[in-house]
This record gives sequence, C-alpha cells and structure tokens, in this order.
Amino acid sequence: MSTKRKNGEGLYMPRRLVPMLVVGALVVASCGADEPAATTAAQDTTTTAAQTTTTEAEEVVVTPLQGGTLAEIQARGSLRCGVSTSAIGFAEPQDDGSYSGFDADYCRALAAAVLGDANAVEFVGTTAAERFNVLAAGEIDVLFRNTTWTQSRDTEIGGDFGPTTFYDGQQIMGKADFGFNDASTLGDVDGARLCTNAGTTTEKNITEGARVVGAEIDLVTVENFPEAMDLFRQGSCDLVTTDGSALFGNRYAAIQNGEIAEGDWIIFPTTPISKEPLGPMYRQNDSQWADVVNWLVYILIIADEKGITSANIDEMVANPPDPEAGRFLGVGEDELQTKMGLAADAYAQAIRQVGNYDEIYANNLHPLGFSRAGSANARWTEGGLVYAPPAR
Ligand SMILES: N[C@@H](CCC(=O)N[C@@H](CS)C(=O)NCC(=O)O)C(=O)O
Repeated sequence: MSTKRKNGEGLYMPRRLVPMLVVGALVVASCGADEPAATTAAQDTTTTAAQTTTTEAEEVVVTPLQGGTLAEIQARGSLRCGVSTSAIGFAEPQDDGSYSGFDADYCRALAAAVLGDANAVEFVGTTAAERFNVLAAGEIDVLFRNTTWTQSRDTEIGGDFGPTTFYDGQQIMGKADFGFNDASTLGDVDGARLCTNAGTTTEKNITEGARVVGAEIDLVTVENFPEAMDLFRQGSCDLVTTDGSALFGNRYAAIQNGEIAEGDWIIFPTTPISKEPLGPMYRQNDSQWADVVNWLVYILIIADEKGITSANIDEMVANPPDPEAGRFLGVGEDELQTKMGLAADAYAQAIRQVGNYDEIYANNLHPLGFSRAGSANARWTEGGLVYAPPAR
C-alpha cells in the first residue's frame, strides 16, 4: 500500500508527523479481539489493519439459527437489538445503557409491537466488523445498525434484510484548508490518506471507486468511526469516508460545539459514490420473524402517509380514517396482526409509544439539520423512495 503523496496541486498539508500519530491511534484500535497486534512501522500497521478487516462477509462462520425468533423474544420478555456502538443521530449510548437515535427507535418500536413495551429492549452495541457474527450467533434478534443491504450480505452470511429505513450514500469529508470544496470529486482523493471503520461497505466502495478514476489512495481502517474522526481531527488522515449521514452528523455536531466554523469541513462529491440502503437485518429462514420486522417498517411508513401519529393514535384507533388503517391499528375485523403471532394492536403500540416514520426521522435527524424534503427519504408522493406495500 502506498503512502506516497501528490505534490504540486496545493491540496494537502505537509505530513511529517503523521506516521507517529497513526501508530498511536492504531494501537488503540487494535484492542478489538479480531485486530492483529500493531507493528512498529506505521505503514505496516496500517496495511495489516486494512487487509485483515476488509473482508466483511467472509469472516462470518457461525451457522445461523433456524426460525423461532418471535417465540424466543416473547418467552424472554425482551428484544435483543443490535445497534452501532456510537453513531450520531442513529445510535447514541445513554448513561442508563439504553441508546437513542433513529436505529434505536426502530428497536424500541419493534419491542412495542412484539411485547407491548418500547422499553423492553436490550441494546447491544456492535462494531461494523463484528455485527454479522453477533447476529448469526443468536446474540441479538435483529440488527438495526446503519447496515447496508448488499448482495453478498444477503446471500453469503446467513442473513436477510428487511425494508430500507434510510437511503444513504457514501461520501468523503475533507478540510477546506486543504483545498477541498463543493466541486471536489473522487479524483481529488489521489495521493490522500483516507480513514474509515473496518468491516464496512465503505472500504470496498472507496477502493473500487478510486481504482476506477485512477486515484491512488492510502486507506486506514480503525474499529469505530469515531476513531476515524479523531485521526481526521489530528491530521493523521487527510480525509474520512463513510455514509453521508454520519459525515453530516459529525460535521453538524462539530459546528454546534464550536470546534469548527461553517464551511471548514467539506463533504463531497455532491452525488454519493455509492448507494447505501440502510435497514434491518435478521437471520435467514425465519419467515415469521421477517414478516413481523418488515411490517413494522411498512406500517410506520403507511401511518406517516395517513397522518397517524403518536399524538393522535387514540383518536385514530377510535375512528380509523379508512379500512386499511382499521386493519393495521387492530380494530378492523379483518386485522392481520394476530395471524402473525402478535397482539391485534401491536403496530398501534409501536406508533403510540415511538411514532410513525416521519416522527422517528424528525425526532432524531431534524436536530442534526437533516431534511426529508428533496431527498430519497421523502415520501413517494413527494418524489422520494419511502413507499410501502398495502396493509391488506
Ligand atoms: N452502511 C455501511 C457503514 C456502516 C458503518 O459502520 N457506519 C459508521 C458511520 S454511521 C458507523 O456506524 N459508525 C459507528 C461506529 O463505528 O461505531 C455498512 O453497512 O457497512
């Protein structure tokens, strides 16, 4: 792996101290069980970390459990939900061991549907590299962890995906001081050191993308994305790359806490370099559980379409706006939830205790400056991709 830098384009700062800083940072990162011991040379350490953690799917060897997840959760009385260890707006650890965020709210909504109690969740923080093993080993019932639906993950590692909850895409963040601007492209990463977390689609996308545009990069992978952000702050990495949502979230937080000024950190290219449809993942061959999770996602979308919210749910249950709403709120004679092994009011509880799609989005992502309008996460009636099949 090359650490050579491009000169003469005025894009990057000199980097004489970088090797030492990277060694220090990767020693911390290497505390993870699967990480190799750090070597003394910065370049070697970097190379080893990247090479041993890039193969996200191949490392999973545990035979998936077969079926019965719903019954297990009902017997246990709690939902084990895998989330990210720390992802701004999606899964933020709280002092009491719970998590808040967009993904965390889906865990809570699912617990409300299955157990009637949004607080009946055991959150399990997972790194990107370990998440599929944790799922396959049966340590969690479902994974809501900024997880991109890909063909290899769907076919090679014993898992299945539910409907997309957030349409994301990979971007890159650099410093305006180093010459990056809104017009920067993938080609502008030539000669740069990029950081991200291991076990992600991010690694493959940037490696393939850079190759396609003829850019030579030095990719450094660490265990968690917050570590990658630290390297970026220190200047050990010229650039960080991951799902755009995380870049926007980190930049927004840094502006809010006074660390940087608006315009200091540039996110590019404007059109992401990949599609990252994020959503739930569960073990394959458990159709009953898949249905429960999938229809949770769908019904929160349909509730948004119909204006059924946590604030007006009681009124809506008393007077459903139409027959479809009557069915999924559990008051129509032809309700379907009991046939799925749930209480008739399962999804009404999810809406009551957590909210519909728009509420989950607004509660967690509006504070970070995200807007559905004009994005792929807008309603399908407003030009977006958020769409659900009919509840009938
Ligand atoms: N969507 C990608 C990336 C997932 C990912 O790890 N994203 C980062 C940025 S949101 C993350 O969760 N970081 C939190 C952490 O590393 O703990 C994937 O499924 O591989």
